[in-house]
Amino acid sequence: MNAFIRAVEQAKHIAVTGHIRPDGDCVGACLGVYNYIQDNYPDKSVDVYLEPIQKEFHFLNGCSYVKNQLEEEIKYDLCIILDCSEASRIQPFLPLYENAGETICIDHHISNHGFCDNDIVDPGASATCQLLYLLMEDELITLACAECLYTGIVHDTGVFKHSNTTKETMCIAGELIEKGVNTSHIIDDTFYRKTYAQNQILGYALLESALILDEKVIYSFVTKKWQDLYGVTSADMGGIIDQLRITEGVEVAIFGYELQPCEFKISMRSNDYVDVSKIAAIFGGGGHIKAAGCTMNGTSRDIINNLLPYIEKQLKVESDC
Ligand SMILES: [Mn+2]
Repeated sequence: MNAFIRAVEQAKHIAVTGHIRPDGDCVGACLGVYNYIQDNYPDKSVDVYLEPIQKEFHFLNGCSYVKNQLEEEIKYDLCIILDCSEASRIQPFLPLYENAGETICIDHHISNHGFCDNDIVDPGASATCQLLYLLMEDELITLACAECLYTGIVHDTGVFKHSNTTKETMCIAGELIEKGVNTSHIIDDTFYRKTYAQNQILGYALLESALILDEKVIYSFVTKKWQDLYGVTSADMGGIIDQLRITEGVEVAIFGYELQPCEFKISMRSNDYVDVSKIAAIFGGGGHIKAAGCTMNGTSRDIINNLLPYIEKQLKVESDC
């Protein structure tokens, strides 16, 4: 029996949470665990806590029961933390972790050095949902649970396209498809579909983008003013970094959006050899080798000036080889 199943079996009241601004893998993982426990352990109670979930994921079973805030100080026997590399990323649900009888983290971020009683971390897994599939009993995974796990894998692999997609990823996706998952619905409606406003802000970000360092680096920033003008929030800007990354000749893409005056959420992607997780870590962030992020202060110009020396160093090492 693995540590995840053992922890679930020993607990009565279980809380599930993930990282701030939950993405597809985080939402899929939390609701996957929710459905798994609901379907197989009717004598246990399970509550999911996440910041508001994007509309496209609302079809996932259990989504309407997700709590967006801590109502009171409830002490859970077990707190399961998913797709989250460090305790500070659980905010505003940190008290769940602090007050729980036992904590377990299941994650695939390379920057996760363990912060729970039990840490199941596999940076080789494409998605936390992929790791969860291996921890769950296949026969006990219902369609509702399978839809959640499949959604998570689709999102963290960019629809089976990123380099983290392995044979195992595809085999697991195949097992989930066998359970009846509607793949085209999930891929189109949760990944590719964009609202008019989302397309507009994508267009704006592309128009405003600039190439630097021999056109090896592309960057774009969206300030709060422009977010307000187009009526978008952080949740509407998910695909922008990927569009920047596939610009011909580019090795590193940087996208920033303003959270509050002179504070930007920065996403970085690389194509071949630059390790952007190292750069994000310097600025207090983290992530994966080819996809990482951090929060930085200053104007967009300050931020680029701060990031560039580190990117340039890695580009130079490669060109010297
Ligand atoms: Mn993930």
